[in-house]
Amino acid sequence: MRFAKQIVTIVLLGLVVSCQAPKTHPRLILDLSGRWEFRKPGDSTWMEATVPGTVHTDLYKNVKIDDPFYRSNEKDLQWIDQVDWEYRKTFFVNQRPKPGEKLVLVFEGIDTYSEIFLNGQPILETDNMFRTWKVDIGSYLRKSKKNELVVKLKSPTETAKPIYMSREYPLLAANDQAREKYSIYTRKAPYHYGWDWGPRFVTAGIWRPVTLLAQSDQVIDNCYYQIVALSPQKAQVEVLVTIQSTENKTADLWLCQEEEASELARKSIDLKPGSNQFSLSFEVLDPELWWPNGMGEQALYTFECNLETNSTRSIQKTRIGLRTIELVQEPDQWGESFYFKVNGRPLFAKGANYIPQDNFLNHVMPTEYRHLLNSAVEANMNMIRVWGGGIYENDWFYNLCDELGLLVWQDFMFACSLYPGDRTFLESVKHEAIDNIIRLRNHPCLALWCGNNENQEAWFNWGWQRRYQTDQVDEISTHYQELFHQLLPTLVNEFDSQTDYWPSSPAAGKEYGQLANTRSGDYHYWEVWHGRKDFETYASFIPRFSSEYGFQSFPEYKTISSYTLPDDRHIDSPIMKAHQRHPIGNKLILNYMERYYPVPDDFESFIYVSQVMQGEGLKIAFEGLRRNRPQCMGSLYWQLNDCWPVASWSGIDYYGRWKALHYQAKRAYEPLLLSIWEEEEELQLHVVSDLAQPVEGLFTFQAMGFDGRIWYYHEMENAFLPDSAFPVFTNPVNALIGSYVSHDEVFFLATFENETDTIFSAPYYLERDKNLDLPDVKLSYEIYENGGSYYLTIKTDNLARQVYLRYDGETEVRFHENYFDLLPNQQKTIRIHKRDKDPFKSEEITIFVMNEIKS
Ligand code: BMA
Repeated sequence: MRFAKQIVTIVLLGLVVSCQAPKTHPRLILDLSGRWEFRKPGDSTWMEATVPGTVHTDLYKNVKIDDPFYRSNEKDLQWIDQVDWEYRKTFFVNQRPKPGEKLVLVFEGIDTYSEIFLNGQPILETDNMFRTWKVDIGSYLRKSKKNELVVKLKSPTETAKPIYMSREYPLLAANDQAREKYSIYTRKAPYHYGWDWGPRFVTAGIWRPVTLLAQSDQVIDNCYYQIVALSPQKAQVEVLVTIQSTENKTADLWLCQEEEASELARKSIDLKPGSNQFSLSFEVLDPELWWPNGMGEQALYTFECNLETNSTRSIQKTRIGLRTIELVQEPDQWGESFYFKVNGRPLFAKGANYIPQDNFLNHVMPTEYRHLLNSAVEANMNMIRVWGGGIYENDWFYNLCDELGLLVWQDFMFACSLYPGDRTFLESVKHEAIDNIIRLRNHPCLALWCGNNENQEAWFNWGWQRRYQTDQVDEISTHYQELFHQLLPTLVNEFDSQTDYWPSSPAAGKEYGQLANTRSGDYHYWEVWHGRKDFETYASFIPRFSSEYGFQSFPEYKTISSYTLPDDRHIDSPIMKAHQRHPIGNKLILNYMERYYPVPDDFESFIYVSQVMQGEGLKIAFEGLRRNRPQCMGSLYWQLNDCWPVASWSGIDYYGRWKALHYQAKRAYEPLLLSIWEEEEELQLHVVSDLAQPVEGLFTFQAMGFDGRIWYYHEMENAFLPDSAFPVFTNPVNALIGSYVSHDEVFFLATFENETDTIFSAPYYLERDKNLDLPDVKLSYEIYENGGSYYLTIKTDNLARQVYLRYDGETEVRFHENYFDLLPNQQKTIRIHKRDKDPFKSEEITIFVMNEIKS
């Protein structure tokens, strides 16, 4: 690594301690994940189980239940959360701890309520899915003999029920799909109880790895790397090290870069029993900065913090990025800004909201994380919002975000609900928050901590207060403030003072009751879809930072086939309704389709049009928000992905298949954007740039008939200016095409060209699709192989609107471009990405095009 040499080193003469020492402390003694056994308490037989896992997935593997996602199996599986379960594992420990070490059992995550026994002795009780649990098991362990670890998982619903029953009044939870809403009393992923895109599977299980570690009596508990100053010449880093010691002890504490012999900082320290804190500082000269995707490289540095006493050694490795990030909230002409500055440069946030990738979290493998986050990067995203109804993601997720340059807006796990405020609850949240803040704070991708999703909005704007008596309203308000305005910001400030805290999304400010508005803060815009307004309203509603907006579609036909029988395949079937969790979702899709598109009779075309509509609808928002920078500085749409196969707002479905929306996001999130929009009969061409340098070249603006005839043509020299958006061309529609050509058979197109770039705008139509007079088209295509990759060349005579290439074969295929308009007489070559090794069969391609869709 070339950065290594640029680090200021401390030369300690005569010192032989090296940073290349083995990384052994805490030392892994046993990995207790893998094969376990489980049963319903009282059953005589134990069945095979897998850790990490859940009861649901273990039952399925043992063929005790059917596939939970198939047809409407979900409703027959609701009994699983109402009973207790028991897991056990036997193991031997042959390695003995060294002097000055103890044996610690670490559960990285238990879902949720459990009592844990080792060799019949109780060692731990758990009640929060989001916490890491550690227990010293030295005195319970049988050395060199068989040990039995038993985890008794208590029913999450039955355990919460008495809390629910003992309350004077129930608390509201908008998306909990049970009649009695227990979810809010349990610190467990809210979406497990159902959501408006997700089924209800209230899981239980040992959901994260279990390990046995040997830990020194003097151990580095955690390190916090703070970038205290950053310039192109120098980064100044201060490391706050927390050390646990069992006794008074002198020690050496030092820092170095991984694989490097020289040290960066060193201190002799005196440890006291309990928790100790020390800081070490160092500098990095000519630092390689970490940048979000699209702004630069993602340089990463790994440091090692070492602690050594005369008898113990502890090492902690941490990978960081040298970058600063701030949330800028300053008065301006529109009110108060809300945007992120990275390394001093304003960032227009382009991204989406992320939900967990499965109801059964053990199903999500590193390949899925990689595929999804790579897809985000391919779509030019630079920020992902980890939404508060899911989970604090695992380390893979944040490591990948660091590597790919995806900033993370991190919600705490509270969403669309009211929460209790008793001491036990707050104490549990406190531990959960500390665990996760410490775990995530060194990731360069971490941009913001946010208290909750829509809880404040729900409380003030959804008519919830009217459902309570005055004293109850007071109590709920007090509890809300204690949690989101006192506890969480205090903890963020104490443990991660470098990252901003935002109390709720959306909100207009940091004070309680500052409800979302367009002058400040972030905004969730749901007038399109929930409010049933037309897509065009996206273009005129401009908040400071749009952190949610979206529209549904059906997943692709292959995905629908995975959960239906042929007879189920119409939108009113019980099965299609079971895989649509918005109460009137399918009706709303139909309603919007009637407004904008021809509504096809056949199911497969209906699915196709639903996706076209979602993509084209959201494109209006993407371009509208970007045209209005810097008034608006963020676009995070709802939602990136799915947790099961379903009709939803996602752009990528459960199987990782890109819908039309994701292709649209990719195009509309390009760093340089040409955007055509009509405002009061005037056509405008806007140029939008997220780049730091001006880009000069030749712009053209033209009107073209569907048969390729040019009705208007104009060209001009101009430039994309850095980090800006502005109109370069405005003219009344009439002045451009007069009455030469009818509005239903023409489109507008802008292009930009210089030596390095050729950029096209999306074609702009004057009429909605249902009113366009699309001609018949002759589409032909050829497939060829080159160097092991497949390509498809497609050509047309007339304009082919929204060409969709569908692959029906076994192998997972993604076309590099899809859902595009093929211009008259245009030919396009598209790379075909294969996700697995199965053969590609060209006869499995079906083409859909709007020209052939008839109502
Ligand atoms: C948003 C989210 C989710 C929900 C989505 C669609 O407000 O925060 O709670 O799934 O709307 O309704």
